[in-house]
Amino acid sequence: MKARAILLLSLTALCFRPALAETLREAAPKRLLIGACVNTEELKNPKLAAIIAEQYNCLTPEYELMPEFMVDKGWRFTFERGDRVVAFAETNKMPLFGHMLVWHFVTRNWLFEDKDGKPLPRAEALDNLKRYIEGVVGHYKGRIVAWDVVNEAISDQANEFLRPTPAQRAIGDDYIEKAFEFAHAADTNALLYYNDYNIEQPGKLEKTLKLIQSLKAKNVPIDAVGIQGHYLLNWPPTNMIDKGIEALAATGLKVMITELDVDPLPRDTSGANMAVTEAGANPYPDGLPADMQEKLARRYGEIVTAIVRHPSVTMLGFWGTDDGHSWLNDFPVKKRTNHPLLFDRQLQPKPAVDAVIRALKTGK
Ligand code: 9MR
Repeated sequence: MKARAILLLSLTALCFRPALAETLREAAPKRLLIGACVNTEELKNPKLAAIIAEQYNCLTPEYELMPEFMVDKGWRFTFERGDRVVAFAETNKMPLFGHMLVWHFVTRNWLFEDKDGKPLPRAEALDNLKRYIEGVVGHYKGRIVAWDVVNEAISDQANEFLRPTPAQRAIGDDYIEKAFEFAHAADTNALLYYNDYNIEQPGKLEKTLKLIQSLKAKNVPIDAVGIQGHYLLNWPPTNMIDKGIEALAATGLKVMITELDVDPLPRDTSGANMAVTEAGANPYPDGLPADMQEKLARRYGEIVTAIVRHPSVTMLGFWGTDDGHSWLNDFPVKKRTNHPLLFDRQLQPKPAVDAVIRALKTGK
């Protein structure tokens, strides 16, 4: 039944073709996959599903594959939601990027902590990590082409290398390499990547380079690094993004921009530290004015121009398709109307779409 529903949805999708002369994926160089995060709620909207099927040639489930949604306390794996996204991607012949296997934020702490929140013994935590990764990667073997194995392990604190997470506290710093080894053993054909925010910026860039060098020195099976790309209108500077990509590409790994969005609203911090909350103005509740649309378009054009210059960048993913579904409507300021993506709440392309298409086609 579900497969027929997905097929019907995809076929219906073809009826709603956006009025764009060229799509994002058509404009991109062949070496660069163009994607977005997608969730099962969005796929219930045939017009949005149409745009997704038309504009991109790869996808990332926004949260359906996160540990919190994948397994319950009795080790019952719950694949139904993830399977719906996988079915849509397969129907539309779009490679899928699994997001993610290990994260400190939306996770199952019992994998690494006892009922009092204390770290489990290392051996038990390692067994749980292995069992979890085998269960998820094994289920999707051959159907998910890449895995965000460890997400946001680098600390935001200047004097701290790795973030103290439940996995890190129970297993130690080598939880990262173990996770990559378990993922590779579960699907030797999957591309494995480390994913994080603000790693194009001084501080986290150096720490990420240190992590990558350490993993490569131990022959850990890591293929790529994901720069999330949660940017502001004026931060980080485009040349910093450019230099960050260059430095990460120099490690020999593929580079991917995994979660690009540009926040046009006033806020203090870039990135995605979910521990941050800010009070802030909600200046555009009824839509982004024309001058702000132009600023957003220009910024997207500059960022994508910097990205497309680097042949080592193999995937550019947007963190959503339309403004109404962006996580930035609630971060870092709760409940405000944001406009960070390429399509508006009416699913119409914004000026930023043309700027991105031009940057993808011409590199300027
Ligand atoms: O966009 C995601 C939002 O819907 C979720 O509620 C949130 C927590 O699960 O995660 C958001 O996406 C994050 C991604 O998984 C990892 N990088 C940072 C993203 C924004 O927090």
